[in-house]
Amino acid sequence: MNENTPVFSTMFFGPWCEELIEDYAAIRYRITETLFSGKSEFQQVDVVKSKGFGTMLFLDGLVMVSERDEFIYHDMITHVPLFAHPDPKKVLIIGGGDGGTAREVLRHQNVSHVTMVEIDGMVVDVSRKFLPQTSCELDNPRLDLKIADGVQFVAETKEKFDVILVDSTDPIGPAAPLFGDEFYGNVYRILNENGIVVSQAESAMMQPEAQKSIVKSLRTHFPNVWLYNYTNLTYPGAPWSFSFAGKGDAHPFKNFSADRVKDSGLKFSYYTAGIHHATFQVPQYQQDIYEGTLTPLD
Ligand code: AG3
Repeated sequence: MNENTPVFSTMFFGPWCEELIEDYAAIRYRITETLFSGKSEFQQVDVVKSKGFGTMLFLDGLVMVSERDEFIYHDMITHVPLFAHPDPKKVLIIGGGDGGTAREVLRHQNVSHVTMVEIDGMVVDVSRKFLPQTSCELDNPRLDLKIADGVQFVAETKEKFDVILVDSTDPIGPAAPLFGDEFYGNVYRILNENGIVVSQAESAMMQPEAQKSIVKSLRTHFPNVWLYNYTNLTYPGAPWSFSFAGKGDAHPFKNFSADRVKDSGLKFSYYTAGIHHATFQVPQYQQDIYEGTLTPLD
């Protein structure tokens, strides 16, 4: 064996695509068809049909959506804050161009108005065309879809929201400012009293720095910050996280009850009232990373 000897060689030849984990690992997917490949003003956009995961959307080489497991992410970014808030009426989604988050938010009949601000029109266009499973509610009359810069939107808008969901890609390229201090200052300003903000917060195992930076930025403005975890099949790095913060009385459980979930009549494939509680229990290594900065659960 020398340094050029492969330690593992794949038995299956043919087209594959892969998400690289920096320069030390990769996750590969068998492709049966490339449906779209293009460069937008902001990023590389690829849509492929894969063998085991259905249609998949990649942005800058990172998996955003697979038909097979997108329900996990979209349940968790949406139903956790919407059932934690006592009466969410106005919801803002930053990013989320594939439409999966909007689809789940719009299932809540008490939500009267959803504003979604996606920077990249190409993501919306390819999702409408190739991912009807996630984009199916993008023409819902309760949704106001703007193709615009979310950072600028939160800096300028006079509107206020009960729940803000930051459905972003990793903190490279157009999503980088969505992890920063200034952005969260504006998010704080445009949240109603007792409002909640939930953000895509990366993986403590794979991107501890990015996760730390979100928690730090949130802590500058919000009195209480929690993380909650989920695991899907396609994001590399075992548990991935969402951050949860809010104004006033906002809390993961204080306004939550299993009866509210039951009474909503909604059926979920991942989210349950039990998961709502369990998801906020973060492992010790993750608590150590944020020692003293996360709000303890009581
Ligand atoms: N948002 C992206 C989550 C992060 C994925 N990162 C990665 N694969 N390295 C998903 C958008 C779904 N609406």
